[in-house]
Amino acid sequence: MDEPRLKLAIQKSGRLTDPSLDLLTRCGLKISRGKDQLMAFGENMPLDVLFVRDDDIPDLVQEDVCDLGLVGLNVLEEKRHELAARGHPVRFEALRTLDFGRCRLSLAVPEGQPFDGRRSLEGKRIATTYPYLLEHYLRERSIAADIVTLSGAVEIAPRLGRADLICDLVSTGSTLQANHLREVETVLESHAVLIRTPVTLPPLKNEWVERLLMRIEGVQQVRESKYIMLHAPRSALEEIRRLLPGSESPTIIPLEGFPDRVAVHAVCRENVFWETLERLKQAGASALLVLPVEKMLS
Ligand code: PRT
Ligand code: ZN
Repeated sequence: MDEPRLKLAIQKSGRLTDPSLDLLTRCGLKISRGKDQLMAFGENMPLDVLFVRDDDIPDLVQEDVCDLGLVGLNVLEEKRHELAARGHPVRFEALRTLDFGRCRLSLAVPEGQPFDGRRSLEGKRIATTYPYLLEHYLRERSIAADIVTLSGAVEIAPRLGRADLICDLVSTGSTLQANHLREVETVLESHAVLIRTPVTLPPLKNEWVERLLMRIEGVQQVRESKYIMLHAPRSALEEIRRLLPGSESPTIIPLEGFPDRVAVHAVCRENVFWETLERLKQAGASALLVLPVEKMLS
């Protein structure tokens, strides 16, 4: 019998496409993908990738057309609140926070317009493409405002007189700036997430979900991690340990012919900056070497 294959939905073409494919490649997946193809076959894992619009991903997973999906928390939460508002059950499950697709859903007012929290929202028209998330946010704070639902170009709504303020995604803030808008409050901090179907999977498929999760964890840890090697006088060991960023138990190795000096090897789970190296040197370290980490499994 053929091995059952997992189906994973990712964005076909957009901001999440490249980082999603990059994550899957780092997890060891090799896929063949023809241009404009809807589905790619995993050559070395029982996992196929479906390319769709990001807005369709929660539904595909919820309805068990796909087992897994990579999608922005903003899209996921909008769907969650929409389902709740319609009285439908929410059946997808968020498995992991991913380290890409970072942005925030924020309220922004025209430049020069004062903002005083809820008082400045009461009775106002707010343009957004996230009506359910915004509705939930306003309801939680008992604010009565009009939600103007748009399908795009939210940032020009105030200038066109269609709204008093907006609620939209922001990453660098340059779109807001170009449209003379000022970010005043965050509604949701967002990033990509891995979601799964609520349906119980056959053991073989489940095993691959677990393996994928473990590899994702490894990939994310490695992105920040560095391997650091240095020589140090034994007397400075305590201070050097303190200076090594995010490392638990460094390996201490004696140096042949130098009874007072040792080599220290450590995995640092944070980036190692020049300032740290300078401080280590001041503490007595020499022969400092920082290497990228390729794979990690703990
Ligand atoms: O066609 P499809 O429906 O699949 O794509 P889409 O157009 O809906 O989505 P896309 O590709 O624009 O974004 C996909 C996901 O990326 C979003 O759902 C977010 O989770 C995430 N993301 C991260 C962003 C941004 N950063 C972002 N800056 N999505 C959109 N933006 C837009 C924002 O709407 C605004 O217009 O970029 C502009 C603001 O950017 P700054 O840098 O000027 O602040
Ligand atoms: Zn979309």
